[in-house]
Amino acid sequence: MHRLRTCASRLRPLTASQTVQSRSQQRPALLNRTLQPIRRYTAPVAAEPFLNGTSSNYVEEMYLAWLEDPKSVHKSWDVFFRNANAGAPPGTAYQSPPPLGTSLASLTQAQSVVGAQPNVEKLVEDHLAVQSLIRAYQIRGHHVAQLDPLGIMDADLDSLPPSDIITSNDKLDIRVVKERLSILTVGESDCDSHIRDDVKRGFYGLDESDLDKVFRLPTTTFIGGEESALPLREIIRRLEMSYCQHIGVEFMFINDLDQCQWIREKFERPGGRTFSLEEKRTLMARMIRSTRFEEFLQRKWSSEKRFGLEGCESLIPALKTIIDKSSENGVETVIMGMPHRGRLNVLANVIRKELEQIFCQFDSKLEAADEGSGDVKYHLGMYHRRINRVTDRNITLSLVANPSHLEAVNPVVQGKCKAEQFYCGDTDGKRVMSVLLHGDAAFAGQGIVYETFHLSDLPSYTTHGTVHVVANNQIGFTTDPRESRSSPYPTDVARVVNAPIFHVNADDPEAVAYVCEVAAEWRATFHKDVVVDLVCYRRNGHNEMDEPMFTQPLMYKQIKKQKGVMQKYAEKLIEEGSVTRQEYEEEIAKYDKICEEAHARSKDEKILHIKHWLDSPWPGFFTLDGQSKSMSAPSTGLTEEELSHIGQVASSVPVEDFTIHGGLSRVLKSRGEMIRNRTVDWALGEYMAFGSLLKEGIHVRLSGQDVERGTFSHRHHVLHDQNVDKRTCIPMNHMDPNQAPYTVCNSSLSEYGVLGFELGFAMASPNALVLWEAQFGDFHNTAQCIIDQFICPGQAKWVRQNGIVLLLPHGMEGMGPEHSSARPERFLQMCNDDPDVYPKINPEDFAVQQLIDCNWIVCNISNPANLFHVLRRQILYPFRKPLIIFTPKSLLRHPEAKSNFDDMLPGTHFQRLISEAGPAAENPADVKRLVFCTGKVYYELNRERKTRGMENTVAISRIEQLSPFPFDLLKSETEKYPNADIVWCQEEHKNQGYYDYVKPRMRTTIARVKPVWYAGRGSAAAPATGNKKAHLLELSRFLDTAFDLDAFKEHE
Ligand SMILES: Cc1ncc(C[n+]2csc(CCOP(=O)(O)OP(=O)(O)O)c2C)c(N)n1
Ligand SMILES: [Mg+2]
Repeated sequence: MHRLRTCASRLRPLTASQTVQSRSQQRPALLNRTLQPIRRYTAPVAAEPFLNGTSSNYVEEMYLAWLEDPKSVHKSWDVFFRNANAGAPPGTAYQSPPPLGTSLASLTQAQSVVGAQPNVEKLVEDHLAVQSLIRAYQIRGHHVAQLDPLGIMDADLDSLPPSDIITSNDKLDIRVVKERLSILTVGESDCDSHIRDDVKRGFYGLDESDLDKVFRLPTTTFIGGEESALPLREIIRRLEMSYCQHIGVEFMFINDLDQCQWIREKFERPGGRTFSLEEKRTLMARMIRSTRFEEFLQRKWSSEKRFGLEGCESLIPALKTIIDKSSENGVETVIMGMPHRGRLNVLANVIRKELEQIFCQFDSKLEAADEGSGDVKYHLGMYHRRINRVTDRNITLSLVANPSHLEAVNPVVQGKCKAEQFYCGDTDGKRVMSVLLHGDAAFAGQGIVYETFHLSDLPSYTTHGTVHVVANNQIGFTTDPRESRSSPYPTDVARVVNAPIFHVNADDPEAVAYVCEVAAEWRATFHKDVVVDLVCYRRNGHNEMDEPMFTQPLMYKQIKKQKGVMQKYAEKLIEEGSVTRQEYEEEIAKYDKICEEAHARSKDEKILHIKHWLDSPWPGFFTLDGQSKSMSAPSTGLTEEELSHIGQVASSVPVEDFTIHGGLSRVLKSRGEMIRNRTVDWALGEYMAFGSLLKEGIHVRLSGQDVERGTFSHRHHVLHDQNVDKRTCIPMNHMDPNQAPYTVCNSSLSEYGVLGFELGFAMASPNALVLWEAQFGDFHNTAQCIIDQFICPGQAKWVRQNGIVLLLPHGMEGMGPEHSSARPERFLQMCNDDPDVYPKINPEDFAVQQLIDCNWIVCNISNPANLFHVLRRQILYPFRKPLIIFTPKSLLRHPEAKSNFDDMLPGTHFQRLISEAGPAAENPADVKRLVFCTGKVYYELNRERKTRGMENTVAISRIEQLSPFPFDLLKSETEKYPNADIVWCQEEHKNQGYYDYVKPRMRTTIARVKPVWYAGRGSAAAPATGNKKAHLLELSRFLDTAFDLDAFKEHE
């Protein structure tokens, strides 16, 4: 009642004649209809006997319809609304209506609606019941749609149809409907009371006699087409056609009326989508390609794994439809990511990779021509630009290389897509889009799917809608869906972002093509994610060598009987006369010939070129005028003026009338002072690097949790006006009119998703510095898969370079086991340099050659100037390598951890190793100990040495670039101090940190003539103690060891 009151009180009295319009004209207008507060309906409706809470929707419908055309509602409503609008007192607006008049003439069986003496209360209830029934189909129709081609599984894992839908598995048979309705007529004693109650509740009091009554349709359905009312029987039939055939539409959770209306319109329109002859033939030709490709591979390489598509051949026409439709809507580039299943088929028939290139991957005798280990054929990526034959427009398709780790490629695809949109100025995703393919088990099981969905609507991460396609073969390796997910559908994860989900029986190619068209249109219209769930089966085992009968005997008995979808569709087309058998056979022969010819050509291939499988070529980056670029190390220094200018930007607010926080004013003031003193702290060092690159036209993107301010409140790259909500300013974007844009973005609380995304972003172009910062370094391990599978071996596996930078706050500062260690040992353990071989050193280019050969660069940097250089170096070299930097926490504000402009001027460069520069270096022969360290512990060692007055006897050198290991610099440093013993000192525990990496390399460098002693914490399971006192005690103990010149005597 309350709802009714509120709803009614929102209605505004209009004269009915003001709003006369035909029903068909008003539909689009209604799409945008919302009740405006100014609409006021003045009658005190509570007093009307037939009004109650549940009828409010219906009354609202009636009122709106009356406003638009008073003749379209029953006379009784017309009288009621007129009286009410005229201000009739409570309880008097309603008058018993006259018998049905001409106003309902369009209702074919009008008399039966209410009879000669209609009971308005019953009338309202029946209409409400019908509305609820329509709504039930819209919400739950998909539960009874015939989705499984095998007819044995329930796609939603539930064999019971919803009780509020009149249907059965043999839907559309009106006798069944009748049967179900007739239950209602069963006497009280004939069935259990709970069943009877259920049924009554389910059908809202409708009974068989209502089937031929005509009901007005609410504006939330399109099943009427031009009709505004239909008999119940026809309503049910049309709902069945819309929601319970081969397409199951899940969308009613979407909390946007326009979007729901859009989908209803697409699926409820009477008659549905009819395919032209040409469209049917194209569909058939695509089914033939998809099917015969797998058959060809099977014939030629019957003992090879290929993760074939058999059972889900419709995937190919599905993808092609999405691409055609998107191309029609203006999309020029499609970035795709997919797992193993059907990958070769997608490469051949969607991306159109040359077949011979695919076939020669099966030839085990061919040698690889390129660097690296290469990868198996169902992991490699691909890039291809071609004409879309349907739209006659250019389209670039790229399939991103991916590891075995299912779904890991999702955020990478999104990042690459975002970058491509960014570089071509496609701010709303009209030209570049992403398509992600999934397996049913992986889509439901892998958390990265959820993390990626959560990026989909964030301003700095959105790709403006992704079309997801699930090859739902209702099995994951050997595991039945009932054991692999708890959600009804594998696609339920998509509901969190209000993405509509179109389930479709993959054995119905036209239904598949239709939902794919709608999905592409949805993306083009709303720029939001959408899911196509291709419910199919897997004809073979997980791969072609697997025996599925071990574990799924009944399913596979059925599969063996199952006719292939290509054959079924061809027979349908032949039967209906759309193609002749001869045409069908010719089409098959044509494609078989293409395969055979390509196979013959593939035999001419002598070597495998992994570079033919690049997903992101960087044209012009590696060569200059066709020649390889010079690999010499460029100077990374900057002029005094540049440094001052960037420093000024970093210490000021570049816009007028902008009030920043008082604390921040002090930060900017102190930055100004530093700049005047020609010094920089960590934040300014970073600022100088970013600012200078931006001025040189290099895009910089820094992403991660709370990076805008910086976890440690040191960065402040985004200023917030203290007086105006959401007014912000990024000074770095106010440096120069010709600068590249700076993107700094706080991310969602995801490491796996966001790091993957940034990796993808960095993949798109080499001319950008893309950085991901972890809140604390230890959190990187939730993104371990991206690190292990993409960043570390990416170039080796996929010949693809990537210059992403990981900033990982690290340091033992008494904060306990969490937040202390970025796990340097893990990164170092994965470096590809040999600990036991002293490399050949050409002083000219050793440093750069090492970088070219390494798989990634690992640094622990101890001063801002070196940070500045390493970030600039990252971009100025004509190649790209991932860079891992363990960044400081307390050093951010450490008075000694500052650098002078002099260390950043032209001619200066990144120091891989910072040699001892104090008194010890002046009289090296007197030095008794040479301590090597890295990172923050240097400052602790330095202070301790001073306290002990050992500046002449102990030299301390910092290794800033741990990997590739600076063999050459370490050698000269050790040779400089011939009388010194050598100690590696670290603040991390012995089994952690750098020790295991540096020790063998140091030993190799000194040809094992001396031991390399260890000063640091003992081995431990946790990265740090939680007890501050224990922490300090450990520190003083290892410092004791480092400076006790007799500490290792007894071990000698
Ligand atoms: C993250 C991850 N865990 C486990 C596996 C091993 N694995 C390979 S395929 C597969 C089943 C995948 O099932 P589904 O996603 O339904 O794809 P389908 O093979 O059925 O097409 C599993 C568990 C993997 N590749 N990746
Ligand atoms: Mg599966």
